[in-house]
Amino acid sequence: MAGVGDLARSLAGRERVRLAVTGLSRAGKTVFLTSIVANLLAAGQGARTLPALETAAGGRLRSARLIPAETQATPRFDAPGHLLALASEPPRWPERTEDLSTLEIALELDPRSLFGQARALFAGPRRVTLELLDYPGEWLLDLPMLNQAWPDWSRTTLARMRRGKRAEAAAAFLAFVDALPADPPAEESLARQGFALYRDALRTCRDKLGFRFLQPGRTLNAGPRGEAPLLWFFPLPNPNGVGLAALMARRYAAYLADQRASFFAPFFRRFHRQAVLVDALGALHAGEEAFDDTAEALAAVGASLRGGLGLLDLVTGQGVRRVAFAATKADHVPARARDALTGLVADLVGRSAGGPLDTQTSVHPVAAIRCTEDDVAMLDGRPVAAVRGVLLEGGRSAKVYPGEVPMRRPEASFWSHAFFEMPVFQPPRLSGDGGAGIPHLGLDALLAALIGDLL
Ligand SMILES: Nc1nc2c(ncn2[C@@H]2O[C@H](COP(=O)(O)OP(=O)(O)OP(=O)(O)O)[C@@H](O)[C@H]2O)c(=O)[nH]1
Ligand SMILES: [Mg+2]
Repeated sequence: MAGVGDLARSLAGRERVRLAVTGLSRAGKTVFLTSIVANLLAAGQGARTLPALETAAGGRLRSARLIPAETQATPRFDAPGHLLALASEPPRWPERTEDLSTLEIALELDPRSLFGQARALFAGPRRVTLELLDYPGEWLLDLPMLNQAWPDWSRTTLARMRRGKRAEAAAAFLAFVDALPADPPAEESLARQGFALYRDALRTCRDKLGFRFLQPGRTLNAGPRGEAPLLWFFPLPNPNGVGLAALMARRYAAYLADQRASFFAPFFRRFHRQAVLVDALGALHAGEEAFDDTAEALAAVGASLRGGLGLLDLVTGQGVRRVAFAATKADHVPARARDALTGLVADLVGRSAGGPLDTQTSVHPVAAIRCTEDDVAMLDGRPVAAVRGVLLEGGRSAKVYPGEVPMRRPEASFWSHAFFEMPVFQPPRLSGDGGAGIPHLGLDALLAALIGDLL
């Protein structure tokens, strides 16, 4: 029925487009959304901030404005607040996202057909409402859990924890669960102790090792309701016991029911277009294990989005019509490395079983906020392509040769010899607090591919 509603709205010149921005934690979602908002609003004022989108829209964009808040129960995406932080002295990046939030932008367009012109005479210009959603990236990893029963999740998660660097980060937790009796009692203190150790292990994996396949999402990022008891579970070697294991199984089920009802069902369904943000450079910088872990996390999320066990209906509803992958933070590498970056992201997401969603897909190198200019550095007496930007730490301008970007998952020799530099750059000074748009790289091409046909 949603499709019929969409068609009716479209005929009336009142389309509603739900744009999902998907990305693991730190992929760049909040910055991306802030830049979309600022640049669309500026374009609506006539600034040439998104030339490729304007071309795709055939110059029909008349205005863009934020739809004022009404009676929504969901927090509002704080674009003005993020812009203020970016424009402060010294500029600040947004904090980690702790809750979901939404925002709507109304785009007014000149009609594109004779029918549209006739309709505009009595109904006014065409209006496309763009719905945006921001959320903590950690929560995305709950999506594959919705398909998984507790014993299976417990076993696979524990097996993953015992691998490579994770095992070191989780040493205290692993020692704790391995010392438990075969069927430990459902004691509160035991559950709390195990949960605290498990949470510490996940935090170290995320913050020190750059890993992303970390579940459940709210153990890392509890959200506004804090650490409620349904969160106090962790994987057990014997998940089928009747004591502690049975309590964990109940909490697991309650947690997933809660995430489904409060996050996935109301917000993650019925979107029409999807931008998938991938920080391939960050994964490269974090090293071999973190890189493969990111690939696995993307594959697991991608498989859920494609729809095991009826999830397709829950998550994509009437079907995502277009998907655009963004290789984010592309301003960390010079122009000539960005083709390789596109290839690397295509390789990363293409490794998920079945390939990308069965819709029109494209991959774009994107810097939602461009912090660097291309430059040339000397390496062993030879000129190499580099970037120049202001480092967040210390605030001084620096020339950075990031290293080579491989076109696909690198060979073993890459990890042992080469390097990939990825300092945090300071955001650029925004003129007019972002009201005149934000410097970016490739955001317009991505938007043109994603929503250009709607304008
Ligand atoms: N140079 C550069 N850095 C960026 C860009 N976008 C994001 N970053 C960096 O990446 C960090 C994370 O970006 P966010 O947008 O907060 O990431 P997120 O996906 O919202 O992260 P969570 O809220 O934790 O899920 C920022 O603090 C910046 O340091 C960009 O376009 N250029
Ligand atoms: Mg965020």
